[in-house]
Amino acid sequence: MGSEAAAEQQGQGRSRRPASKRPVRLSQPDQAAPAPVGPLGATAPRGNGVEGWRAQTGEALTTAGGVKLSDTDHSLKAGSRGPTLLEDFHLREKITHFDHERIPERVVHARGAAAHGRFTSYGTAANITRAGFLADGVETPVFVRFSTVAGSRGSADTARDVRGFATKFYTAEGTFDLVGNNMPVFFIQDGIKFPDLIHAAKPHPDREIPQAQTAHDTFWDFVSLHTEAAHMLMWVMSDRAIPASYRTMEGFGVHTFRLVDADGGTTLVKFHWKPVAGVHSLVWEEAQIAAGADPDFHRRDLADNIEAGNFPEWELGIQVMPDSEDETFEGIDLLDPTKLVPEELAPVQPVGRLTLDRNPTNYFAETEQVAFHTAHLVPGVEGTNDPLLQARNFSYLDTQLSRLGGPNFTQLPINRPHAPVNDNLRDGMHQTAVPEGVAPYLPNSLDGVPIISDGSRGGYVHVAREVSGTKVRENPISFDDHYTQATLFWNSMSEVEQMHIVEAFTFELGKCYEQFVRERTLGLLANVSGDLAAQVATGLGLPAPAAATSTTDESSPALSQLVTAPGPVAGRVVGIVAVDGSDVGGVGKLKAGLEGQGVVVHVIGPHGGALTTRKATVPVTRTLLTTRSVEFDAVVVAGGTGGFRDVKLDVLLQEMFRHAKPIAAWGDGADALAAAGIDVKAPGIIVSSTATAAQRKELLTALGLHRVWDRVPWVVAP
Ligand code: HDE
Repeated sequence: MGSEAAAEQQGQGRSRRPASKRPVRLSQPDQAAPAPVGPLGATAPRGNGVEGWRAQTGEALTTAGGVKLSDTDHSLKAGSRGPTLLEDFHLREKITHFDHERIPERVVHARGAAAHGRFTSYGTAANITRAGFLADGVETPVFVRFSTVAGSRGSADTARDVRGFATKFYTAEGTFDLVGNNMPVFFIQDGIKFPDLIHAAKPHPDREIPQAQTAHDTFWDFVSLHTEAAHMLMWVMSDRAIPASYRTMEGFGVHTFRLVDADGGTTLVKFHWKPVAGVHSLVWEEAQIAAGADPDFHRRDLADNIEAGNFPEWELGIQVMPDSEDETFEGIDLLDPTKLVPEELAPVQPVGRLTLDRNPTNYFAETEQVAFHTAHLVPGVEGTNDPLLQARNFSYLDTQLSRLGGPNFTQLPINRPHAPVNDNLRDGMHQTAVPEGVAPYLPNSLDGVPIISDGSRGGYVHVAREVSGTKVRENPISFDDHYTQATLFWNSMSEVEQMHIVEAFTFELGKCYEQFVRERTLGLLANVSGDLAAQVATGLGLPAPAAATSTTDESSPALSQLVTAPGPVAGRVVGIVAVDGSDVGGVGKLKAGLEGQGVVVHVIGPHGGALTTRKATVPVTRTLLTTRSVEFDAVVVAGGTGGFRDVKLDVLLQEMFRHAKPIAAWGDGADALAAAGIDVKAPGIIVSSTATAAQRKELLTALGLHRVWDRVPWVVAP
């Protein structure tokens, strides 16, 4: 008997649903779904094109059931001095809800900041992938969350750490999550080591110290024993681990992915995000100062720039490698996530542009509740057998079950796909959908036209690949090379970047208590570079380990962040120091000129309010009490400020000088520099007699170059 006939037979005698009448309506006349109200009840239409249905409505304070309340300041008691009554439903509801206001924070990447935006495809990848969102001109809404890895949710933004760069593409073919980092490699080759790595990196389990950083014994104990981390350690001890902002940070998919074209042809690719504003980092002292002066340093920068209309942008690029039998390119094993492919060997080809243009409305609902998953893939994009990625494909789904309290987290507003969903997944905690019909199973013949699952009609098909092998717990032999690319990275750094790496290792190991941990790490460094190991050993006051022969003298210039030509200045921040009696007209002119180039300008005064002369007035947006040097990419001291003395101004200028940032002054403003002990003839000090257009131009060029590294001998500790 055919399944249709069988179904008809089963349906006999059930007058309410004649099987012969097709298509069957999903909801029957006797059935009704809940009224279409939002999660917070009946809605009033809202202006600005903003959907009002999910926000709170009504003017009165109510219970969660919508009952208006008369008093939320006093609990219901048996007399004003009597015990509180159990029947106070408002008190109990208010306190119960409060008790459960937090969800468990992410076990890693707990601290994050996010934004909405759009991704516009150039169509340049359309020949190698059938993914609709990479077709020419397609615009896809996105939500991007940046994060640190080790710190808890309240930790400081500027801790030395890897940054997460997770992008949710709400494509018309379903959600695609690219859950990457700001470094192209990782500490481990196999996901089974992740709990070990994170247990070592998190604060010590007894005292829970230190917060958000790797400068402690357990981390260095682990990584010095686990030499496959050598390459990633070079990245984490480099300036990449202290980005200047999220806007100026690269992103990487890390793993190799497989793109599939319309005919089933495949290509191996690595994803890159290239910031339009250039790649810039902090210097270590800035990162430390910012952690105290403004722990929200990166979060604030992201939100402020979006609010100001200076939308952060990145180009998505791919490195394209042939899908060969051995999944190796130029001798580099593409399944090994501790290896990168130098851009000189496989150039990054731009495939689209990401623009972040809206801040979240509610941190918790969006940034906290967003749930990424490496296995959220769309047709045309596949993962590979990279054993790190394979473990992630299990972890990300699993972690949401406890973090977001059940299997229905994709129904949270921020996680909802923008493609139609017909999933036959039912029930479970926090079910907010109200599915219709009686047959959430396949095959069925009861719910009308059956839902299809068919590769020829847009369904996701895993490209057929032969899999065979002996069941083993082991790595490919090619994974055994732990040092060549660590050395490649070191070789590719400029002098100043190498100096920062030496200082970072020396700082972190200097914070360890166990001598043998330091010594063992020096042994690891000697395998990367004898020079590096010797310099760190000197800083630690330990003998340099026996020089190992370095494995390569190759370099990849693309790995250096050193800026050699002026880049964009939009979004850069300049402070102009002025006091009562300064050349306020000159301040106004400079401010307008810089703002015309998209630069953010703050006038730093001795007090709030405004600075006024007979002819001009400028508002003061920072005082020496409310700001610190880390906020600025350059500082200018206005003419007429020379006689002003305040130790906070000296500190501001000295920090700007030490951090190799441009400083300018006109007129007697230069006296303030001299008073702070600054050599006005040093590189990057732009002094003129009046506020001129030429000086402004010079300042803009210096801003575009990001730092005045020529001043560096000054920065280096002797
Ligand atoms: Fe993650 N990672 N990870 N990770 N990861 C999480 O997922 C995990 C790895 C990355 O903004 C968790 O939802 C394992 C590499 C980012 O919400 C968790 C392994 C890379 C984010 C998890 C890795 C990442 C996470 C915690 C080894 C760079 C933040 C909460 C196999 C390519 C996403 C959550 C956000 C978050 C597990 C390795 C990036 C527990 C088991 C490699 C950007 O599922």
